[in-house]
Amino acid sequence: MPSTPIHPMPPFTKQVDLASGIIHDPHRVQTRRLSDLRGLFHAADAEAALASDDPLVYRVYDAHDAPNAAGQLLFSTTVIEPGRIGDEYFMTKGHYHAKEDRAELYYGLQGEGCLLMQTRDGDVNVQWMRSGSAAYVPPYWGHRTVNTGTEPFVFLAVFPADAGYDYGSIRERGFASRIVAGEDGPRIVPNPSYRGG
Ligand code: PAN
Ligand code: ZN
Repeated sequence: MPSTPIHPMPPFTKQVDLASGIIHDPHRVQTRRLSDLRGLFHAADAEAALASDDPLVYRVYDAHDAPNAAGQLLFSTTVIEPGRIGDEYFMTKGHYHAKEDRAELYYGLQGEGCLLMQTRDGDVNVQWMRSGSAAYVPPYWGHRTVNTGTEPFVFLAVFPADAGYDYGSIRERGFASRIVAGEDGPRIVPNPSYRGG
């Protein structure tokens, strides 16, 4: 009989509320207000918004805490509020995985938005998402999500537990493209402050 060499984490089930994205009995809830996202949006617009209030931009519900081991999975929901800073829609910080060869699956639950991805070589890809969209983040692609709608944009993410987060690359260099509100809806435009790589 082969032994079962897995970490002692038993099978489990979590309830995910499809409308709100709330995971019941989560391991952790992370709240990102505008003041937590300094440098993400155009500075002058963000300062003006902060002067009036400090809006909630998004929350992440982490379902559980898996050992940081190859073979384990983590999953979470993200709820991005509708809103804009200047012409730029509310969005997540965005990251590469610290182990860059780790992929991820996003599944749209409510609202609409997009998954903005880029490689370090400068390729950009935008996947539009709504309820029922299963969008794939391949290994090596940095990723950020953007709420382009008028309701909360809610999605589930499933990813390897050892993927980790590299936020620094995005914080220092940004994304090559921005998703902004145009007259006929969202537009993908170059980011003039993108610093490459
Ligand atoms: C997602 C993201 C989540 C929040 O679970 O972590 O949507 O985005 P930021 O982490 O960029 O703030 C994921 O991609 N995990 O790997
Ligand atoms: Zn990720």
